Amino acid sequence: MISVKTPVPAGTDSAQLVTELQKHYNITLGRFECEQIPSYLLLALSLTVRDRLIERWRETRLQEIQNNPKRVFYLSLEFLLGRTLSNAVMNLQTENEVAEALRYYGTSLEELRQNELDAGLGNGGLGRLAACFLDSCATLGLPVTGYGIRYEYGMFHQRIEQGRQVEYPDHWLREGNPWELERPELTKRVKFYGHTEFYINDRGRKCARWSGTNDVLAVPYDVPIPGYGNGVVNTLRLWRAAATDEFDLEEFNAGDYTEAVAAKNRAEQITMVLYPNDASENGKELRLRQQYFLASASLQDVLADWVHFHGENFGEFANKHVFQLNDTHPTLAVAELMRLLLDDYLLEWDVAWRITTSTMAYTNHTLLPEALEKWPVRLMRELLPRLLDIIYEINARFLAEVALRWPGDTQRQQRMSLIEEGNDPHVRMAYLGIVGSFSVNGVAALHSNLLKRGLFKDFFELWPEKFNNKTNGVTPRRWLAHSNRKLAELITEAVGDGWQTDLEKISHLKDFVNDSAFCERWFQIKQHNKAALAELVHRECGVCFDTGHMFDVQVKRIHEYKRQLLNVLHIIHLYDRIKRGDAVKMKPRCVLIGGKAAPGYAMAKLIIKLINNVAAVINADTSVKHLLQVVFLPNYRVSSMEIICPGTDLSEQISTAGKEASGTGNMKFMMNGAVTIGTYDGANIEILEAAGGENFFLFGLRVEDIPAYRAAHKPNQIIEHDEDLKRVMQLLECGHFSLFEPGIFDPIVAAIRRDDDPWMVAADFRSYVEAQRKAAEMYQDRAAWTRMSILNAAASGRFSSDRTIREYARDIWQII
Ligand code: 26W
Repeated sequence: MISVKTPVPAGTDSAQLVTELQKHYNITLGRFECEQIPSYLLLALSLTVRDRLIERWRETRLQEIQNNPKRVFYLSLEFLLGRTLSNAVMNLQTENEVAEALRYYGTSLEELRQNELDAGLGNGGLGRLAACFLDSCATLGLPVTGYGIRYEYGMFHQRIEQGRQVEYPDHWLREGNPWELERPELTKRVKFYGHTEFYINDRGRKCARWSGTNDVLAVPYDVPIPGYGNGVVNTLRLWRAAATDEFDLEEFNAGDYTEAVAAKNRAEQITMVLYPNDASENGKELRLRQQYFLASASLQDVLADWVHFHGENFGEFANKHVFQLNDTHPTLAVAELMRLLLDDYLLEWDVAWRITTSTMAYTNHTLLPEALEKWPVRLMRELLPRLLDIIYEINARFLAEVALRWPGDTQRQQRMSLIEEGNDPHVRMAYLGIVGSFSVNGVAALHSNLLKRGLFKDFFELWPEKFNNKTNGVTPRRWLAHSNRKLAELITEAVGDGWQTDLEKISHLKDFVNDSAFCERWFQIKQHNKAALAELVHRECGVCFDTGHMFDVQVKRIHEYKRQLLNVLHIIHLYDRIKRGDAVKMKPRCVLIGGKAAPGYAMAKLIIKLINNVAAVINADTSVKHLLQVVFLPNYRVSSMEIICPGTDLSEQISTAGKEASGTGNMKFMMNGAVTIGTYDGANIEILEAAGGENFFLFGLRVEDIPAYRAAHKPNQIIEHDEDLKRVMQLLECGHFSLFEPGIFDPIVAAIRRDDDPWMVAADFRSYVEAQRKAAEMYQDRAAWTRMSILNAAASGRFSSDRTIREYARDIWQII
């Protein structure tokens, strides 16, 4: 409970806010003021802020109806929004009034917001990118609507028990969600199962219909997406699955009450939980249902809106719509749009196909083969029979085109087919995305080039004009203006206002690198942010980080390709040096690692256990503490990154070259003045180019080196010839970090020693250690480090998602 302090008289605007707050607290929520329960105060404030959004929201929608612009729909199975309240307050530019109004209640936004749960409707990079994009679209005033799923349970909560990850459900809607507006009047029906029927219509044409289906209702919930200071409020529409009434009735009439309830549960299961896999698809039927549910409900919604305003004339439809597909997850939209246009609106195949292929655009986010979605044909035949018909028809026509272009090249036809043949044939979702779209893009320059040269080579040869790059970005509002208030103020003082919506302006910071007073203030703010991060670490891990030491941070999903393991090997190496008495020249550091492992990914979970065991040994050793501290921060999520990135000195971006499509954490750190230690991979390459090689710690093999290296990769020889790595491996192998659990890390040791280690951990160890040594050395030179820090922030302009969205809007969507 918040203590009641002496009420402070409020100004006009804030006086009004107090009145509204009181109204919501006392009337809407029916609570008593004297109680002052923080969670209800938070809810009352959220409702107050929401009221202000809703006026602008309606206005934005009315404007859109009036102007009838070309509209974009961002289809994504994930939107990792994080917290909403303070972002909304910032974008409405009403922070001072809110602060003043809250003083009346003796509290602050900073204090209240701690009670807000993250909306964790995403796994990692792809989901957070979707959230940053929505922010940029609204800020740029673009008519873009997000479509996604309202998962009852978001990304699981991670706890660490005995050093291991344990998953707990994230029932984020438990206390109600003030940021959504249910729109039951716009409910859609989504079909499953059944079969295709053909019939001759009244014009004598052969038509198809999908009948005998088990339908599920899709109920939309709208979430407001405010632009920054421009009065625009766009919409994110999230669908919830609900059982149909007649479904219940049939069963009830048959007298089977329990079966009726079970059927209802089966329908509602579709939107129950977010799948927590971020890299390997698991082929679960429920996941396919989620994907179709999103695609169908969203397209029906867009078509219904079109028909409402324009009737069943689709002549102009393609000029007015673009659907951006966030990875392959929503690519069933290609077949579903065809189905709706053919079966419901009776268009000819060629007309429907022209509309589809001039409105769909597909973004690829990964080169990892295990992440490429393929659905068994037998599953689709059962669950989505009509869609499978259409996919086969698309494929037949497509392969005819391939045959025409490369006569007789049957191998190529097999390679390019939407169907992977074999005794259990599968539909290749990425290929459906490419064939059905007019644009295919990667998310960083290197990644887009690798798509053209590797994964999608055949398609690039056929349609070079479809392929393009859109390097990712992040919103500078949440990731700098909001999360790093003090630095934001200093930046404004230096470069003036306006950088929040035109991040290129931040480049003027470079004029200040020789201004020692400015540098000192920059340094002090970093120290202040490090103290806040240290406080979080202390609260969560019980370890006291020394803010005088370099803060070395790696936070992201746990995956072998991201090489948290390489980080651990380096930590063990430092520990070994200290214990050997070889620490005279060693510079102190605090290492923080955080991230969730997919629950079924045994190796990733074992890596978490290793990090925790190594941290336990190191932190318990008083002879080590002054040089090295290590923590694994549990439950890494959007709201923790808001504290982590402002307080980081060294940002770890150490994936095996060619594996990280882009990375976006790397950009958040850079904006906040962290220096990167990284491989030549994903957007690191562009970060390095922007910041300059002297402000970046580059190490490791490059993509072009890897094939030759891989062929001759002998980790055991590398280990044998590298005294440091040898000792690290010995510590791992003798059970130094697993005294009471002998042998538990054997799989890790074996993975590093394998000749065919796909992640090349041993190969990059030496150059990583060297780069780390340089970084630690450089950190001791406060002036030099601060200079690098400033120059990194100054070079981060390109990594605003506003730049990315402008490129999408200009090149793909053609709306500006
Ligand atoms: C089918 C299961 C599944 C689920 C999610 C497979 C793959 C994914 C995503 C592609 C994982 C992801 O988040 N990818 C990341 O996308 C970011 C935004 O473009 C990039 O910055 C990251 O490099 C990429 O790993």
